[in-house]
Amino acid sequence: MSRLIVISNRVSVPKTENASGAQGGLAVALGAALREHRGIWFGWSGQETDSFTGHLDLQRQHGVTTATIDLESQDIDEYYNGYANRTLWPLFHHRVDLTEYERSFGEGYERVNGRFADSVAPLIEPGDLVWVHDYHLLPLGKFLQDRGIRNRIGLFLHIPWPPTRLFVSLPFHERLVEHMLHYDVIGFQSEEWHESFCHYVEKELGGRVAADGGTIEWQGRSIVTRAFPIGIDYAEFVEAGATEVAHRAHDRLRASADGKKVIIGVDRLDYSKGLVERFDSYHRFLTDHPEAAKDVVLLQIAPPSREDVHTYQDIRNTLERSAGHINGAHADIDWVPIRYVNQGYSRAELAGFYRAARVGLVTPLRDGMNLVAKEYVAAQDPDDPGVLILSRFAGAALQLPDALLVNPHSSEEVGEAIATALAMPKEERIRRWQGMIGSVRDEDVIAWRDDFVAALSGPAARAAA
Ligand code: ADQ
Repeated sequence: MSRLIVISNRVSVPKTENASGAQGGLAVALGAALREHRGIWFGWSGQETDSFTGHLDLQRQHGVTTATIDLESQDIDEYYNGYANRTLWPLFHHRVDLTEYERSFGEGYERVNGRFADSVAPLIEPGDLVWVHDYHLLPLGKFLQDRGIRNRIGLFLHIPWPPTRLFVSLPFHERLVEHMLHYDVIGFQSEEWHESFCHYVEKELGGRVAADGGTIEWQGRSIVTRAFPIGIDYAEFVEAGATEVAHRAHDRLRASADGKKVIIGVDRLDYSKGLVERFDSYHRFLTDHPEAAKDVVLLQIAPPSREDVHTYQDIRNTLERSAGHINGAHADIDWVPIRYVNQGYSRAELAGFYRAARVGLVTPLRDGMNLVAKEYVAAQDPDDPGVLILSRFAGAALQLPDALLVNPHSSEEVGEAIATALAMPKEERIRRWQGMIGSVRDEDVIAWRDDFVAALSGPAARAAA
């Protein structure tokens, strides 16, 4: 079995396989793959240094070898807070209005990708498979090849790929994609993002997409591109939901709701998650359905993220105002319509909260996949499941057509979906849940990882296996 070299912006090895920990499924799945493949996980330590030395901090953590580097504050500003989170993230989530272009961001991005390449290249041995993750590191494959690396290198993009007409607003867009066309495999979350990428390559770079719909021919190179929809660590999540911690969280939420139906939202505090629009929709529901309103409470859990970027400070302020306004307009002495919580919870607590909620409200304006939707489905009681309301603009919508699919920009539509979900008879809730659980269980993070690693191993390796 080939060794696996995983490269991502940050390294996050799960402490144990303990289901009640706070780790996400991605870290657990990659951690397990790295243990099986005897691999290395390389990335930024999250630490700042006065002057970049390239010093590699090698550690053996819970059966996985990690290698991290520290970055200078200018690197962090330009590469991470700048190009990754102020240029690519908003643009790839269709927020051209929030997209900031500064030449120094692009330069910092390439400089740090070069530093990543310099630091990780000496760790790569012939025969290793190199798996790069996400929008922080789009040019890394090319930069590794420039340093003599001849291994197979794949990229998985966790976020959407924008339509061509948006993407061309990025200065030097050709250069970014030409760098990407040095990977052997490029994976996307959904067919929609994959098609947008192929469209761009054909239209703007004159590449050719083969009849199989995925193999790109460009300047004598052949790149396999495909959708590899990511899933949750289903077994881990179900185990987390069976713990004492989960039961206590479930009972605590139910008791505090005092017989009212709970609607739950769980998101990083990010404008792409549609939280402001969600609060507006809930407001609309409360106004249009006063008879149902007093029997409902919305629990929105949203831990802050990327607080060094000003748009994230803005969204936090806007949401606080909105929650205050809605509560001010509708609350009574014994009822507050929105509980807005800014903290993180363990996997087990989240599983308990999801199970206690009659409605899962997942309404991103644009989302590569969205794992919360799948976690909500996985956590339900099969005999009395809740209803998932899901944005049609999340990658997950393609796999979960039995959710109530909504346009998150329409407060009227989402408000009506809330009313429909709350009134839905048990038979229909069970039927819809049964239509979703198979995909959530079988198309899990382990299947995703194995599928990508098989594609990266290449046809020759697969035939010999
Ligand atoms: P994210 O944008 O971070 O991921 P998402 O897929 O929803 O979005 O995953 C968030 C994860 O964080 C979930 O596992 C969730 O349970 C957890 N989480 C959120 N709030 C939490 C809280 N308060 N406490 C504890 N855990 C919390 C990016 C892309 C997505 C894509 C993933 C994986 O933006 O589209 O699905 O990567 O590829």
